Amino acid sequence: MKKRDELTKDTPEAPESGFSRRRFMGAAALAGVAGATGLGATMMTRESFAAAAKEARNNAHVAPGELDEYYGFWSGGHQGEVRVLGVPSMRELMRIPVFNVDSATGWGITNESKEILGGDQQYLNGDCHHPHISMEDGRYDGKYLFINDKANTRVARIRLDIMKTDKVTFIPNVQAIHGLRLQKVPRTNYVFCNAEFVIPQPNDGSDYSLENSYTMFTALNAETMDVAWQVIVDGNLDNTDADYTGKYVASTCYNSEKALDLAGTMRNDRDWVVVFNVERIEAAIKAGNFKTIGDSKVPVVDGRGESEVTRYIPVPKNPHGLNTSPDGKYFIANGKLSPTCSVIEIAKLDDLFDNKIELRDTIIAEPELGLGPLHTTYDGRGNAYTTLFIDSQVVKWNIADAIKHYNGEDVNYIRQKLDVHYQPGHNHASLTESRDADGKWLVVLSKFSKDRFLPVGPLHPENDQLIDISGEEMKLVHDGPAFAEPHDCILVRRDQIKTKKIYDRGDAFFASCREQAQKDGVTLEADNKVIRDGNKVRVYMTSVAPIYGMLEFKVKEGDEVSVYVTNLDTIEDVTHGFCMVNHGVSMEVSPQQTASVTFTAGKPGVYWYYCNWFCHALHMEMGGRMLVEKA
Ligand code: K7E
Ligand code: CUA
Ligand code: CA
Repeated sequence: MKKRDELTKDTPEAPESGFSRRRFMGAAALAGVAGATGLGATMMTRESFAAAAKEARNNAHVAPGELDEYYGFWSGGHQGEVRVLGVPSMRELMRIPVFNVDSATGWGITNESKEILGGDQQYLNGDCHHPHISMEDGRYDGKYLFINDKANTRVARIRLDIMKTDKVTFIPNVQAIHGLRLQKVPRTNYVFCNAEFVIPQPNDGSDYSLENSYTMFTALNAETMDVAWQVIVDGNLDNTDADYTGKYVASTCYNSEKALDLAGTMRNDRDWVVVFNVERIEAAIKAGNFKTIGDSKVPVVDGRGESEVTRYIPVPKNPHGLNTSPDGKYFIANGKLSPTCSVIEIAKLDDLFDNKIELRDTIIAEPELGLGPLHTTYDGRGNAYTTLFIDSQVVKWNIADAIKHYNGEDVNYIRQKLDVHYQPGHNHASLTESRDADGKWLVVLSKFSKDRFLPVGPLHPENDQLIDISGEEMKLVHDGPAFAEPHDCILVRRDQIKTKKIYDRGDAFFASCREQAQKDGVTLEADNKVIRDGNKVRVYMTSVAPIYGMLEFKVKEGDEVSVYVTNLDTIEDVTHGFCMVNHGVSMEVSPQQTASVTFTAGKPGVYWYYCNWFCHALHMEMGGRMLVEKA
């Protein structure tokens, strides 16, 4: 086993270690496991390997025309979008633009999307890590998916019936929302958000000192997407998860040192898991025990030090992932710089908050798993699967046996270590965040692909691997190259998501188009009209494959032109587009949708507009002209 100071040294060189790993696969890796745990880990005999191979397995092959069993929602990292995959085929089904600008759908270009992006639309980038689906009594309800934006301190909500972003909230008073999870029980009333970085309060340039710096834990109202409350914490906040009672949420902190440099963040042997008592926070606000910061009206509760609303449970060095087991019993914190995971028994938290037990009494196991544990997921059969970033492995371990081992029994809790390629971040088992965890598939999001695919220049894809976990032995079944940078994903049974095939004409997604049309006396579904309002021109047109209801309109140079297109087609899959040449304008108009875009008319002349979503044999012919006259 490596010493702690060697471990911390390993971190910066981690990408390289994958190369050497690859040369020592198979038996050598298993021998390494035995050495690393000192327990004589599972050494399978040739016979047991053969038996395992014969075991009935999930079928990863989804034939052409067949549908996948699961939806997977992947975060797009600093690419800013959410991707929808079918699992187990790993086929990409759709991309949902969120914090990025998307040329095809017009996200970040259309009026509707800019309105949703709100006052923050000046940001063209985002950095989304953690996609999570709303729940009813600990089960996915298929309504919404929420995702963080670390880059610009926002949280977005996606409507899963149309797979479009419908709300974006900028979180005040903090910087960089990283960890994000949802209340599971009784339902998702709150979205819990961790702001990672400590900042001065107020952050107005009057003070740069660390003494007045802190960060906060934020709860959003999931329905309105308004900020409900914030809690000041010691240290910083990394990842988070909620329990199955609705009462507790736990977050990891890797910077209890409040250090500004790398070495400083690794100074303490232990950082902590901070546990939030939601009931007590709500009670404190009711009792008026809160303050507000600057212009913000958000109630802020102080959860530092000996606060009644928080408890800080010491765990080894710079923990990262925080994952609740699907049986609701444990919060598991992943050690990152420590080769361990810390298992917190949720049933003990009432006593902890009532000061009947000590902080570390809540830890009921701390198994040694390997180097660089980042995230843990579960199969619903009592096993946990932890990614080992530095070892480039996933380790399957048994929670009950780890508890026995912690209590001094001589049991081996490691079930298997599987090489993955390479340096895994998150992993995620099917339905693992809900009571329905079914232990069928495990997705491992590997940060490096190195030599697994055809080379594509210095920038490499990542490698999302699919592992069959239905049997005793984990079995790698698929490599999936992924563009930067899915951090996390969530798998949902396909029957848990109900999507619309075409829009309802009354859909809130384009309610603002209808409001404007009503003001202009225009019927979106029938009229093709130009409304002039000073130098503002509103052009309303319909579309039916393969023609627009308006073949020509006139405006003046410099006019602010808004084009509203209503797609009257009612046939599934007949999406039109609207692209105005040389004006930076492009958008999607799906069946029964209205979409609108506003731009400034360019120099006098003729500008063609055309349909850029393939809709018909005569799709190329679907167009018209904007005639721009001298002002
Ligand atoms: Cu580990 Cu942002 Cu969830 Cu990346 S985080 S891996
Ligand atoms: Cu309409 Cu292509
Ligand atoms: Ca630390």
